[in-house]
Amino acid sequence: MKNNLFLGLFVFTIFLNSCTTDGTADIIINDNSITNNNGGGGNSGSQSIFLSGTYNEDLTLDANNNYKVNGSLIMAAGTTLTIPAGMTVEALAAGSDVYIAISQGAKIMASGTADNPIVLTSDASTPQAGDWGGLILLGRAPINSVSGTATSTSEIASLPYGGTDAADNSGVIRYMRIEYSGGAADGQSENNGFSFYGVGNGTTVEYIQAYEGKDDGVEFFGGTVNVNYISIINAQDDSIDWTEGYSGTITDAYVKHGDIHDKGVEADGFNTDIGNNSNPVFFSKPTINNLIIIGLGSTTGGEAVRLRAGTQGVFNNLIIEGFEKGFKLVGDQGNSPTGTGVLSNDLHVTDITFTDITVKMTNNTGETFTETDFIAGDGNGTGTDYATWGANWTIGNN
Ligand SMILES: [Ca+2]
Ligand SMILES: [Ca+2]
Ligand SMILES: [Ca+2]
Ligand SMILES: [Ca+2]
Repeated sequence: MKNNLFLGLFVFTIFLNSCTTDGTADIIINDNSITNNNGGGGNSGSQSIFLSGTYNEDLTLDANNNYKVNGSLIMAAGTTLTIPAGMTVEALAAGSDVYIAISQGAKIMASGTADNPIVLTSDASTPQAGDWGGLILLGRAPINSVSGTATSTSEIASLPYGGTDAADNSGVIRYMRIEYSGGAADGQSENNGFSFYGVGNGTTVEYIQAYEGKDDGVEFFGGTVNVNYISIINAQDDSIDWTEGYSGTITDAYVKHGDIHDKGVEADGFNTDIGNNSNPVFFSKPTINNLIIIGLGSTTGGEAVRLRAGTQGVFNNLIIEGFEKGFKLVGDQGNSPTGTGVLSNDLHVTDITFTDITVKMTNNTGETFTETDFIAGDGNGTGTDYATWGANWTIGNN
């Protein structure tokens, strides 16, 4: 310990000397990171650089330091949060008030690699789902809970989102794993792994994993963002959840349920608690390419995909395995016209393989249609090559 402390002070001194002209004084606090690399055996002397509050300037994390999010870290409009490849950022295991939010007009630049992913995780010695709140992105792309240029307010951070810019850009996220997030704020609101509020398709999101989340893995509140290569393992609510008119494209996604779970995909055309207030009215209509959903077996019940509240969507090339029900369609012939989407071909599935599924489709929409009206190419689905694209940087697939 003495050696480590000495080394820490020595390095700290060099650090100070090397940074006196650096413009990032706002994050130079008690750098004892070397003593933290000791690996086990008490915590005396170890300190981290704490991050919380609203940042009105850019925040660039330094690979030589350790950081701990200890509250709500909010990047204000016009700022950029930069996280280097290979960095693990810990979050205080204190529930949903600990999160990272990228406001409308702010950006995150977090470009990891397969060998050096960026990991956002709990600081608990025995981490659990719900330890912290996860990552929240808010953009200016259309949502259907409001009309035109109006904005809505996010569940957790109470930040504005939505607008008219489908091409809005919230930055770059690449090879990022979020672990043990999804803390509950109250009976209604829970954070997820990745929460996309009105995020636009100028944003780059690829190779992301949500692992051991208390709520959803990824949740889309409207917006147009496209996401490629998603892994969701052991999400306790829905692995992929959308509402409020989400209309991006998800390509290559792998979902695996743990003991506690709700749906693989829970899809709403709009938020029925708020209403579809868009003018003209539109519903969620994403495109989903190359999706695998693995449940716990048909005898355990459950639904792989719930489609409701008028959602539309185009599903191409799926494998669904181990559920009582494959798809359950719920809606009405009024404000939540889910079945109407099937009849107009705005909600359909092409190329799918069902394995260990008792009922492929349940229609509770009030509209009359058959399984073959909804599904084409039964038996032709091949899913996604998770073994290849998920190698090295994802965890928990066993
Ligand atoms: Ca949620
Ligand atoms: Ca959900
Ligand atoms: Ca749910
Ligand atoms: Ca939902």
